[in-house]
Amino acid sequence: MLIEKYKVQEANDGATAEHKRRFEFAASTINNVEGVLQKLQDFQIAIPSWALGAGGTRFGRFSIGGEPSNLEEKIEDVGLLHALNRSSGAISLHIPWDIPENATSIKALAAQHGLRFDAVNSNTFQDQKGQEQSYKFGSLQHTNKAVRKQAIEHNIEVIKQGVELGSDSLTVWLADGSSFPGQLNFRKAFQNTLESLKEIYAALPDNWKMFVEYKAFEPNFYSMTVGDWGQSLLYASKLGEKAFTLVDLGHHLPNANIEQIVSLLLMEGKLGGFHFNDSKYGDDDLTVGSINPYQLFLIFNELVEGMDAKGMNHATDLGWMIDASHNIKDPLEDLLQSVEAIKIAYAQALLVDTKALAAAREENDVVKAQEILQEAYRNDVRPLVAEARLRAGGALQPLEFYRQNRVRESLIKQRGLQTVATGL
Ligand SMILES: [Mn+2]
Repeated sequence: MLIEKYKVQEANDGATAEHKRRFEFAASTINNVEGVLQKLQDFQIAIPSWALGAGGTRFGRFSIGGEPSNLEEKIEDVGLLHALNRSSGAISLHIPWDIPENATSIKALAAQHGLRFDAVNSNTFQDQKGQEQSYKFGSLQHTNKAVRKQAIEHNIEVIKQGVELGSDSLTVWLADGSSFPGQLNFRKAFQNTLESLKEIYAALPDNWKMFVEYKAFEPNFYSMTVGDWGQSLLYASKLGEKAFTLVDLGHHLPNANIEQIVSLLLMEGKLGGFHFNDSKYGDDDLTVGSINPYQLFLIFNELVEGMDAKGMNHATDLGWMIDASHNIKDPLEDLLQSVEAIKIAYAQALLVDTKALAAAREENDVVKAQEILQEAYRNDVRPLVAEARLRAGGALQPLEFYRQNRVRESLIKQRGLQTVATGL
Protein backbone atom coordinates (compact mmCIF):
# COMPACT_ATOMS: atom_id res chain seq x y z
CA MET A 1 0.00 0.00 0.00
CA LEU A 2 1.09 3.56 -0.63
CA ILE A 3 1.35 6.15 2.09
CA GLU A 4 -0.34 9.26 0.79
CA LYS A 5 1.75 12.37 1.17
CA TYR A 6 -1.13 14.59 2.18
CA LYS A 7 -1.89 12.29 5.09
CA VAL A 8 1.70 12.56 6.32
CA GLN A 9 1.48 16.30 5.88
CA GLU A 10 -1.78 16.44 7.86
CA ALA A 11 -0.33 14.39 10.70
CA ASN A 12 2.83 16.51 10.72
CA ASP A 13 0.83 19.74 10.81
CA GLY A 14 -0.88 18.60 13.98
CA ALA A 15 2.45 17.88 15.68
CA THR A 16 4.55 20.78 14.39
CA ALA A 17 4.13 23.26 17.23
CA GLU A 18 5.28 20.79 19.89
CA HIS A 19 8.10 19.55 17.66
CA LYS A 20 9.32 23.08 16.96
CA ARG A 21 9.57 23.83 20.66
CA ARG A 22 11.52 20.65 21.37
CA PHE A 23 13.78 21.05 18.33
CA GLU A 24 14.73 24.63 19.13
CA PHE A 25 15.65 23.61 22.65
CA ALA A 26 17.75 20.67 21.42
CA ALA A 27 19.44 22.73 18.70
CA SER A 28 20.30 25.60 21.04
CA THR A 29 23.18 23.72 22.66
CA ILE A 30 24.69 22.22 19.50
CA ASN A 31 27.35 23.67 17.23
CA ASN A 32 26.82 23.04 13.54
CA VAL A 33 23.22 21.84 13.76
CA GLU A 34 22.80 22.10 10.01
CA GLY A 35 25.76 19.78 9.41
CA VAL A 36 24.35 17.22 11.83
CA LEU A 37 20.90 17.40 10.23
CA GLN A 38 22.35 16.89 6.75
CA LYS A 39 24.32 13.84 7.89
CA LEU A 40 21.18 12.42 9.50
CA GLN A 41 19.22 12.93 6.29
CA ASP A 42 21.91 11.26 4.18
CA PHE A 43 22.20 8.19 6.41
CA GLN A 44 20.15 5.31 5.00
CA ILE A 45 19.76 1.85 6.49
CA ALA A 46 18.92 -1.09 4.25
CA ILE A 47 16.02 -3.36 5.16
CA PRO A 48 16.52 -7.07 4.44
CA SER A 49 13.80 -8.78 2.45
CA TRP A 50 13.56 -11.49 5.11
CA ALA A 51 12.62 -9.11 7.93
CA LEU A 52 9.15 -8.21 6.66
CA GLY A 53 7.26 -11.31 7.72
CA ALA A 54 6.55 -12.51 11.23
CA GLY A 55 9.70 -13.48 13.06
CA GLY A 56 9.90 -16.16 15.66
CA THR A 57 12.23 -18.78 16.99
CA ARG A 58 12.98 -22.38 16.08
CA PHE A 59 10.18 -23.31 18.47
CA GLY A 60 7.49 -21.45 16.66
CA ARG A 61 6.31 -18.52 14.68
CA PHE A 62 3.12 -16.59 15.19
CA SER A 63 1.75 -14.99 12.07
CA ILE A 64 0.62 -11.38 12.26
CA GLY A 65 -1.36 -11.32 9.02
CA GLY A 66 -0.88 -9.17 5.95
CA GLU A 67 2.65 -10.46 5.47
CA PRO A 68 4.16 -9.90 2.04
CA SER A 69 3.98 -13.10 0.01
CA ASN A 70 6.19 -12.09 -2.90
CA LEU A 71 9.09 -9.80 -3.71
CA GLU A 72 6.83 -7.05 -5.06
CA GLU A 73 4.96 -6.86 -1.75
CA LYS A 74 8.22 -6.85 0.19
CA ILE A 75 9.41 -3.89 -1.85
CA GLU A 76 6.09 -2.16 -1.14
CA ASP A 77 6.60 -2.70 2.59
CA VAL A 78 10.09 -1.23 2.54
CA GLY A 79 8.72 1.63 0.44
CA LEU A 80 6.13 2.21 3.13
CA LEU A 81 8.80 2.40 5.83
CA HIS A 82 10.87 4.75 3.69
CA ALA A 83 7.89 7.01 3.05
CA LEU A 84 7.48 7.38 6.81
CA ASN A 85 11.08 7.69 7.98
CA ARG A 86 12.97 8.65 4.79
CA SER A 87 15.85 6.56 6.14
CA SER A 88 15.14 3.09 4.75
CA GLY A 89 16.02 3.77 1.13
CA ALA A 90 17.47 0.36 0.30
CA ILE A 91 16.47 -3.29 0.31
CA SER A 92 18.78 -6.27 0.68
CA LEU A 93 17.71 -9.49 -1.03
CA HIS A 94 18.25 -13.04 0.06
CA ILE A 95 18.65 -15.52 -2.76
CA PRO A 96 16.94 -17.97 -3.31
CA TRP A 97 14.13 -16.70 -1.08
CA ASP A 98 13.66 -13.68 -3.29
CA ILE A 99 14.68 -14.36 -6.85
CA PRO A 100 13.36 -11.59 -9.09
CA GLU A 101 11.53 -13.05 -12.07
CA ASN A 102 11.92 -9.89 -14.06
CA ALA A 103 14.79 -7.72 -12.89
CA THR A 104 13.79 -4.71 -15.00
CA SER A 105 10.27 -4.46 -13.58
CA ILE A 106 11.50 -5.14 -10.03
CA LYS A 107 14.07 -2.37 -10.40
CA ALA A 108 11.40 -0.02 -11.70
CA LEU A 109 9.09 -0.85 -8.79
CA ALA A 110 11.90 -0.20 -6.29
CA ALA A 111 12.71 3.09 -8.00
CA GLN A 112 9.06 4.15 -7.67
CA HIS A 113 9.48 3.84 -3.92
CA GLY A 114 12.85 5.59 -3.94
CA LEU A 115 14.70 2.36 -3.11
CA ARG A 116 17.97 0.94 -4.34
CA PHE A 117 19.27 -2.59 -3.96
CA ASP A 118 21.81 -3.08 -1.21
CA ALA A 119 24.05 -6.15 -0.79
CA VAL A 120 22.72 -9.44 -2.12
CA ASN A 121 22.93 -12.42 0.24
CA SER A 122 23.63 -16.02 -0.70
CA ASN A 123 22.22 -18.99 1.16
CA THR A 124 24.16 -22.21 1.51
CA PHE A 125 22.90 -22.96 5.00
CA GLN A 126 19.74 -24.74 3.89
CA ASP A 127 19.06 -27.35 1.24
CA GLN A 128 16.70 -26.13 -1.44
CA LYS A 129 14.16 -28.38 -3.17
CA GLY A 130 15.71 -30.42 -5.97
CA GLN A 131 19.24 -29.54 -4.93
CA GLU A 132 21.75 -32.25 -5.86
CA GLN A 133 24.21 -31.99 -2.96
CA SER A 134 23.38 -31.43 0.71
CA TYR A 135 24.85 -28.75 2.96
CA LYS A 136 24.34 -30.85 6.07
CA PHE A 137 28.11 -30.94 6.67
CA GLY A 138 28.89 -27.50 5.33
CA SER A 139 29.11 -25.80 1.97
CA LEU A 140 32.31 -23.94 1.05
CA GLN A 141 34.27 -25.97 3.62
CA HIS A 142 32.87 -29.36 2.60
CA THR A 143 35.17 -32.37 2.29
CA ASN A 144 33.45 -33.26 -1.00
CA LYS A 145 34.47 -31.06 -3.91
CA ALA A 146 31.10 -31.48 -5.62
CA VAL A 147 29.36 -29.81 -2.66
CA ARG A 148 31.83 -26.95 -2.67
CA LYS A 149 31.34 -26.51 -6.41
CA GLN A 150 27.57 -26.32 -6.01
CA ALA A 151 27.91 -23.68 -3.28
CA ILE A 152 30.41 -21.66 -5.34
CA GLU A 153 28.10 -21.72 -8.35
CA HIS A 154 25.19 -20.56 -6.19
CA ASN A 155 27.19 -17.55 -4.98
CA ILE A 156 28.19 -16.68 -8.55
CA GLU A 157 24.52 -16.90 -9.54
CA VAL A 158 23.66 -14.50 -6.69
CA ILE A 159 26.25 -12.04 -8.00
CA LYS A 160 24.64 -12.23 -11.45
CA GLN A 161 21.21 -11.53 -9.94
CA GLY A 162 22.68 -8.60 -8.05
CA VAL A 163 24.27 -7.13 -11.16
CA GLU A 164 20.86 -7.17 -12.86
CA LEU A 165 19.39 -5.19 -9.97
CA GLY A 166 22.19 -2.65 -9.68
CA SER A 167 23.52 -3.99 -6.39
CA ASP A 168 27.26 -3.71 -5.79
CA SER A 169 28.08 -6.12 -2.99
CA LEU A 170 27.73 -9.75 -1.97
CA THR A 171 27.40 -10.80 1.65
CA VAL A 172 28.55 -14.33 2.38
CA TRP A 173 27.42 -15.74 5.68
CA LEU A 174 28.31 -19.38 6.17
CA ALA A 175 26.78 -21.80 8.61
CA ASP A 176 29.87 -23.98 8.01
CA GLY A 177 31.56 -25.42 11.05
CA SER A 178 31.24 -28.47 13.25
CA SER A 179 28.87 -29.50 15.97
CA PHE A 180 31.12 -31.97 17.77
CA PRO A 181 34.80 -32.21 18.64
CA GLY A 182 36.77 -34.30 16.19
CA GLN A 183 34.33 -33.70 13.33
CA LEU A 184 36.57 -31.30 11.40
CA ASN A 185 40.17 -30.65 10.68
CA PHE A 186 40.11 -26.88 11.37
CA ARG A 187 42.93 -26.07 8.96
CA LYS A 188 41.46 -28.11 6.14
CA ALA A 189 38.05 -26.53 6.66
CA PHE A 190 39.64 -23.08 6.56
CA GLN A 191 41.64 -23.86 3.43
CA ASN A 192 38.68 -25.37 1.57
CA THR A 193 36.62 -22.32 2.50
CA LEU A 194 39.35 -19.94 1.37
CA GLU A 195 39.76 -21.74 -1.96
CA SER A 196 36.00 -21.62 -2.51
CA LEU A 197 35.80 -17.94 -1.58
CA LYS A 198 38.63 -17.23 -4.03
CA GLU A 199 36.56 -18.66 -6.86
CA ILE A 200 33.58 -16.52 -5.87
CA TYR A 201 35.82 -13.48 -5.48
CA ALA A 202 37.14 -14.01 -9.01
CA ALA A 203 33.57 -13.63 -10.31
CA LEU A 204 33.02 -10.23 -8.64
CA PRO A 205 32.65 -7.28 -11.01
CA ASP A 206 35.34 -4.62 -10.59
CA ASN A 207 33.17 -2.19 -8.63
CA TRP A 208 31.81 -4.86 -6.28
CA LYS A 209 32.70 -5.69 -2.71
CA MET A 210 32.51 -9.02 -0.93
CA PHE A 211 31.50 -9.00 2.75
CA VAL A 212 32.60 -11.97 4.84
CA GLU A 213 30.24 -12.19 7.81
CA TYR A 214 31.30 -14.07 10.93
CA LYS A 215 29.29 -15.70 13.68
CA ALA A 216 30.47 -17.19 16.96
CA PHE A 217 28.07 -20.11 17.14
CA GLU A 218 24.82 -21.52 15.74
CA PRO A 219 23.82 -23.52 13.81
CA ASN A 220 27.10 -25.27 14.56
CA PHE A 221 27.80 -25.45 18.27
CA TYR A 222 31.40 -26.59 18.50
CA SER A 223 33.22 -24.58 15.83
CA MET A 224 32.32 -22.09 13.13
CA THR A 225 34.61 -21.86 10.13
CA VAL A 226 34.09 -18.08 10.01
CA GLY A 227 33.61 -17.73 13.75
CA ASP A 228 35.04 -14.35 14.68
CA TRP A 229 36.49 -11.16 13.28
CA GLY A 230 40.00 -12.63 13.29
CA GLN A 231 38.99 -15.42 10.95
CA SER A 232 36.93 -13.10 8.78
CA LEU A 233 39.84 -10.66 8.55
CA LEU A 234 42.15 -13.53 7.57
CA TYR A 235 39.86 -14.52 4.70
CA ALA A 236 39.32 -10.91 3.63
CA SER A 237 43.06 -10.15 3.71
CA LYS A 238 43.95 -13.25 1.72
CA LEU A 239 41.19 -12.63 -0.84
CA GLY A 240 42.16 -9.09 -1.78
CA GLU A 241 41.12 -5.47 -1.74
CA LYS A 242 37.48 -6.08 -2.68
CA ALA A 243 36.92 -8.32 0.35
CA PHE A 244 35.90 -6.95 3.75
CA THR A 245 34.72 -8.08 7.14
CA LEU A 246 31.07 -7.64 8.00
CA VAL A 247 30.12 -7.09 11.62
CA ASP A 248 26.74 -8.36 12.80
CA LEU A 249 26.11 -7.18 16.36
CA GLY A 250 24.51 -10.42 17.50
CA HIS A 251 27.28 -12.64 16.19
CA HIS A 252 29.65 -12.25 19.13
CA LEU A 253 30.16 -14.11 22.36
CA PRO A 254 28.59 -12.35 25.35
CA ASN A 255 30.23 -9.09 26.46
CA ALA A 256 32.55 -8.88 23.44
CA ASN A 257 33.94 -5.38 22.99
CA ILE A 258 32.40 -4.77 19.57
CA GLU A 259 33.40 -1.11 19.50
CA GLN A 260 37.06 -2.08 19.72
CA ILE A 261 36.64 -4.61 16.92
CA VAL A 262 35.03 -1.94 14.75
CA SER A 263 37.81 0.52 15.50
CA LEU A 264 40.61 -1.86 14.51
CA LEU A 265 38.86 -3.12 11.38
CA LEU A 266 38.42 0.49 10.25
CA MET A 267 42.07 1.16 10.96
CA GLU A 268 42.99 -1.73 8.68
CA GLY A 269 40.60 -0.56 5.95
CA LYS A 270 38.81 -3.89 6.24
CA LEU A 271 35.42 -3.01 7.71
CA GLY A 272 32.89 -3.36 4.93
CA GLY A 273 29.45 -3.57 6.37
CA PHE A 274 27.31 -3.69 9.42
CA HIS A 275 24.25 -5.65 10.52
CA PHE A 276 22.26 -4.07 13.33
CA ASN A 277 20.24 -5.87 15.99
CA ASP A 278 20.34 -6.23 19.75
CA SER A 279 20.59 -9.12 22.14
CA LYS A 280 20.54 -10.11 25.77
CA TYR A 281 22.02 -13.59 25.55
CA GLY A 282 23.28 -14.50 22.09
CA ASP A 283 22.11 -13.99 18.55
CA ASP A 284 18.68 -12.94 19.79
CA ASP A 285 17.90 -10.74 16.78
CA LEU A 286 16.00 -8.25 18.90
CA THR A 287 15.10 -4.68 17.99
CA VAL A 288 18.14 -2.44 17.66
CA GLY A 289 18.71 -0.49 20.86
CA SER A 290 16.10 -2.41 22.83
CA ILE A 291 18.57 -3.99 25.28
CA ASN A 292 21.78 -2.02 25.25
CA PRO A 293 21.52 1.41 23.62
CA TYR A 294 24.71 2.62 25.34
CA GLN A 295 26.75 -0.06 23.59
CA LEU A 296 25.16 0.98 20.30
CA PHE A 297 26.24 4.55 20.97
CA LEU A 298 29.80 3.45 21.81
CA ILE A 299 29.94 1.49 18.55
CA PHE A 300 28.71 4.51 16.59
CA ASN A 301 31.24 6.65 18.37
CA GLU A 302 34.03 4.42 17.02
CA LEU A 303 32.43 4.26 13.59
CA VAL A 304 32.20 8.03 13.30
CA GLU A 305 35.65 8.66 14.74
CA GLY A 306 37.28 5.89 12.67
CA MET A 307 35.56 6.89 9.43
CA ASP A 308 36.41 10.56 9.95
CA ALA A 309 40.04 9.64 10.54
CA LYS A 310 40.07 8.03 7.10
CA GLY A 311 38.01 10.72 5.38
CA MET A 312 35.22 8.25 4.68
CA ASN A 313 31.64 9.17 3.84
CA HIS A 314 29.42 7.94 6.69
CA ALA A 315 26.44 7.38 4.44
CA THR A 316 28.03 5.58 1.51
CA ASP A 317 31.38 4.03 2.39
CA LEU A 318 30.07 1.17 4.53
CA GLY A 319 27.05 -1.09 4.05
CA TRP A 320 24.39 -0.47 6.74
CA MET A 321 21.65 -2.99 7.24
CA ILE A 322 19.24 -4.18 9.89
CA ASP A 323 19.40 -7.93 10.47
CA ALA A 324 16.85 -8.79 13.10
CA SER A 325 13.84 -10.99 13.48
CA HIS A 326 11.64 -9.00 15.89
CA ASN A 327 10.09 -12.16 17.26
CA ILE A 328 6.54 -11.37 18.44
CA LYS A 329 6.21 -7.82 17.11
CA ASP A 330 4.66 -6.42 13.97
CA PRO A 331 7.79 -6.41 11.76
CA LEU A 332 7.06 -2.98 10.29
CA GLU A 333 6.65 -1.38 13.71
CA ASP A 334 9.81 -3.11 14.85
CA LEU A 335 11.77 -1.86 11.84
CA LEU A 336 10.59 1.71 12.48
CA GLN A 337 11.86 1.36 16.04
CA SER A 338 15.19 -0.09 14.88
CA VAL A 339 15.85 2.63 12.33
CA GLU A 340 14.99 5.27 14.94
CA ALA A 341 17.41 3.68 17.44
CA ILE A 342 20.19 3.67 14.85
CA LYS A 343 19.57 7.32 13.97
CA ILE A 344 19.57 8.30 17.64
CA ALA A 345 22.88 6.54 18.32
CA TYR A 346 24.40 8.08 15.18
CA ALA A 347 23.21 11.56 16.17
CA GLN A 348 24.63 11.16 19.66
CA ALA A 349 27.98 10.04 18.22
CA LEU A 350 28.02 13.13 16.00
CA LEU A 351 27.74 15.26 19.14
CA VAL A 352 30.80 13.88 20.91
CA ASP A 353 33.32 16.63 21.65
CA THR A 354 36.19 14.83 19.94
CA LYS A 355 38.79 17.52 20.64
CA ALA A 356 38.06 17.54 24.36
CA LEU A 357 38.05 13.74 24.37
CA ALA A 358 41.45 13.60 22.68
CA ALA A 359 42.82 16.08 25.25
CA ALA A 360 41.38 14.12 28.17
CA ARG A 361 43.02 10.98 26.80
CA GLU A 362 46.38 12.68 26.47
CA GLU A 363 46.14 13.73 30.10
CA ASN A 364 44.89 10.31 31.16
CA ASP A 365 41.87 12.04 32.67
CA VAL A 366 39.68 8.96 32.82
CA VAL A 367 36.82 10.72 34.60
CA LYS A 368 36.70 13.52 32.03
CA ALA A 369 36.79 11.07 29.14
CA GLN A 370 33.77 9.22 30.52
CA GLU A 371 31.95 12.49 31.18
CA ILE A 372 32.47 13.61 27.57
CA LEU A 373 31.05 10.41 26.14
CA GLN A 374 28.11 10.35 28.51
CA GLU A 375 27.38 14.01 27.92
CA ALA A 376 26.77 13.15 24.26
CA TYR A 377 24.88 9.95 25.09
CA ARG A 378 22.53 11.61 27.56
CA ASN A 379 21.49 14.25 25.09
CA ASP A 380 17.91 13.89 23.96
CA VAL A 381 18.56 13.93 20.21
CA ARG A 382 15.10 12.73 19.21
CA PRO A 383 14.00 16.20 18.07
CA LEU A 384 17.08 16.37 15.80
CA VAL A 385 16.29 13.02 14.25
CA ALA A 386 12.65 14.11 13.80
CA GLU A 387 13.68 17.41 12.22
CA ALA A 388 15.96 15.59 9.73
CA ARG A 389 13.06 13.28 8.87
CA LEU A 390 10.68 16.20 8.48
CA ARG A 391 13.05 18.04 6.13
CA ALA A 392 13.43 14.86 4.05
CA GLY A 393 9.64 14.65 3.65
CA GLY A 394 8.92 11.96 6.22
CA ALA A 395 6.55 11.76 9.16
CA LEU A 396 7.37 13.53 12.40
CA GLN A 397 6.07 10.51 14.30
CA PRO A 398 6.32 7.43 12.04
CA LEU A 399 5.11 4.88 14.57
CA GLU A 400 2.13 6.97 15.66
CA PHE A 401 1.26 7.54 12.01
CA TYR A 402 1.46 3.80 11.31
CA ARG A 403 -0.91 3.03 14.17
CA GLN A 404 -3.35 5.88 13.70
CA ASN A 405 -3.70 5.05 10.02
CA ARG A 406 -4.19 1.38 10.80
CA VAL A 407 -1.60 0.30 8.25
CA ARG A 408 -1.41 -3.32 9.42
CA GLU A 409 -5.20 -3.63 9.26
CA SER A 410 -5.11 -2.36 5.66
CA LEU A 411 -2.38 -4.85 4.77
CA ILE A 412 -4.43 -7.69 6.27
CA LYS A 413 -7.48 -6.58 4.29
CA GLN A 414 -5.41 -6.46 1.13
CA ARG A 415 -3.32 -9.61 1.57
CA GLY A 416 -5.27 -11.74 3.98
CA LEU A 417 -4.61 -13.11 7.41
CA GLN A 418 -2.86 -16.31 6.36
CA THR A 419 0.00 -15.04 4.21
CA VAL A 420 3.48 -16.18 5.15
CA ALA A 421 6.62 -14.42 4.07
CA THR A 422 9.72 -16.41 3.19
CA GLY A 423 12.59 -15.93 5.57
CA LEU A 424 13.79 -16.95 8.98
MN1 LIG B 1 23.73 -10.81 9.69
